[in-house]
Amino acid sequence: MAQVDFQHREIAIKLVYYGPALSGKTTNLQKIHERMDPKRRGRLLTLDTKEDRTLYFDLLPLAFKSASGVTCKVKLFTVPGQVMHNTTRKVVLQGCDGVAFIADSQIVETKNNNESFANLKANMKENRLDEEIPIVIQFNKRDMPKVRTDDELKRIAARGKEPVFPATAIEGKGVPETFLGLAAATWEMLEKKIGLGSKHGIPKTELLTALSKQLGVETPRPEQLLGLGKGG
Ligand SMILES: Nc1nc2c(ncn2[C@@H]2O[C@H](COP(=O)(O)OP(=O)(O)OP(=O)(O)O)[C@@H](O)[C@H]2O)c(=O)[nH]1
Ligand SMILES: [Mg+2]
Repeated sequence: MAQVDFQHREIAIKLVYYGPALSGKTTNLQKIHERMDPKRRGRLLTLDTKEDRTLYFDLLPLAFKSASGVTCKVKLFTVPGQVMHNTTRKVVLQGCDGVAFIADSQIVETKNNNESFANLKANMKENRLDEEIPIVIQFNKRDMPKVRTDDELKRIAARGKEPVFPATAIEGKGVPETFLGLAAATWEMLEKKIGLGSKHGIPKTELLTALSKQLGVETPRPEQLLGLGKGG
């Protein structure tokens, strides 16, 4: 659960991008980083192999100061999607407050998506993460041929409790929407659990406005934060 540092008036929220190998987790963080002001943004830390496969994780830190004087840090992590790196995935997941599950829209990847989602659930359980930690789902690679249809995604969105966002991360499409949807869902959970707004001075509108500004996008309307099929 979010780390609170009362002495320094700081709160840190950890968000993790999870999903099967090559689904576009690292690409999402790269596109968020690219959108940020080069003079003010933090470094995107990447630990990968020479084939650009994530070996440990990527980390992108964001931060802003709220009107109440509390500094809010938002740390974005990716996990390595390759099956063999499960121990690393479990470690990266520790202490997370919200998860963006990056699925690959290609029909041939359906099994890999499902296995990775089951792996996420198992690792959350093993890490004893709170069951109310929100998950949002991104269906990435909408530009590819032979992908699951828009109607299918809407059905998935209507069926499950997780918000669903379509994306073409390589073009930056759907990347801010997914991130802000995750931030909103995470705020709701943290308000309920620790009073992020009411006790710690980080109101939801301030969080979303600050993050939107850093990405250079307009603050989304409430229904846009819910993705497909839920009024969006
Ligand atoms: N066509 C297409 N390719 C994409 C898209 N997003 C990412 N890719 C490509 O997919 C490949 C894998 O992307 P990464 O972001 O490295 O995937 P990852 O999920 O971090 O992979 P691991 O670190 O191995 O788990 C790269 O070649 C990306 O350029 C997309 O929206 N469309
Ligand atoms: Mg990666």
